[in-house]
Amino acid sequence: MYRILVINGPNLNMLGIREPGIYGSESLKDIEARLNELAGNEDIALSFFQSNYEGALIDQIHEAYGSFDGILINPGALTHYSYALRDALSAVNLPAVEVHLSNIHTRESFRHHSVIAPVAVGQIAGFGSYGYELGLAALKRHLQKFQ
Ligand code: CA2
Repeated sequence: MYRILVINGPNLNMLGIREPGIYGSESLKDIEARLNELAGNEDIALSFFQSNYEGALIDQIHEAYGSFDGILINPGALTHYSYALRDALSAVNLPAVEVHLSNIHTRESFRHHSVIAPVAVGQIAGFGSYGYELGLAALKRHLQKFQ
């Protein structure tokens, strides 16, 4: 049984409420419910955490050390500038997959760079909420192969 922590950063609690053209019409709860369904068939135990506060996200990553096998994370806009979040992921040294709903590489130039990517196993962007499913599958495969 793999224990995976799914983390969503700032503003992702607004999914399905505003800007459906960019981020889709599903709520974060919808996405989490679907991930839970998938995980049930895959022998994966999921926990979910969303915060609009950088420090709370960092605390949660620290707490994951020793209790989780991997992290699926959409860091929101922190992706582009939070060295503190990156250092937290690096510190716990848990395999992390970075997910973005939108294709950050085709949007404004400030979104093209991720400071998280160098400490992630890989990045999935542009597939909407399906990206979380892809990320979960990729993380499971990584854990099977390397842990
Ligand atoms: O594409 C993604 O998943 C992002 O991580 C979303 C972040 C953005 O800053 C990143 O560049 C790419 C923004 C999340 C904002 O979510 C909202 C959802 C609904 C309405 C407004 C914002």
